[in-house]
Amino acid sequence: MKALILVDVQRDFMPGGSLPVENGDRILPVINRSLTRYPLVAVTQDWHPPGHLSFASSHKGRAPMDVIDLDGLEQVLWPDHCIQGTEGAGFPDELNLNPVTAIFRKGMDREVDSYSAFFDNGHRHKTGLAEWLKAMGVDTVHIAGLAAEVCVAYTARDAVEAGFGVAVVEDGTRPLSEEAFEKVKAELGARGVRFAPADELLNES
Ligand code: VGL
Ligand code: ZN
Repeated sequence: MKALILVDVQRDFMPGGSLPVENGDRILPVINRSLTRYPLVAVTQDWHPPGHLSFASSHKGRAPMDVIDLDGLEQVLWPDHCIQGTEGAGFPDELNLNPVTAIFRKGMDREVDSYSAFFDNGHRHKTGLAEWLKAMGVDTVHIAGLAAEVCVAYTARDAVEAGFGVAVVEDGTRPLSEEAFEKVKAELGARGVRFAPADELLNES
């Protein structure tokens, strides 16, 4: 069985949000069109406590996009985003949440960032998504959401590792950086991740 995983489709990643992805809102009609066609839809929500250590504001003298070592892991410092309970952490009004089966929140541990829908960046704690998908009989996942080369890419990588067939919905995602995304695409392709537009994926049984 197939499942659709929507990664971090949240206001802060939309144009006008605190960590905006260019044209991030263009994925919404594609996603709304796709949602009802999957027997199972899992959604992730980046859900940081205030003062999360991935925020530049949590480190004296640091600015967004600086890269630091955080507990042995390379960490890009971001603007404050997706703070628990804020408007920005919520879903855009246009997103049809009715067909969504389950919401998995991530990034709640102040000390470690969590890009993937499956693990924190240190691969120390699971979200439970892989186990849940397997319990539901899922063998193939299609992934859409934001940002393409960050949370979507980390999710795709871990999904392959967990043994799922993996496709990224090309028109259902947008990157923060096109250049970075091109590199990530090549790497994921080599790992067996497929990239295809929503219509192609929907036209397969
Ligand atoms: C994301 C940066 C920080 C994402 C989340 O959803 O791609 N990017 N937190
Ligand atoms: Zn985040």
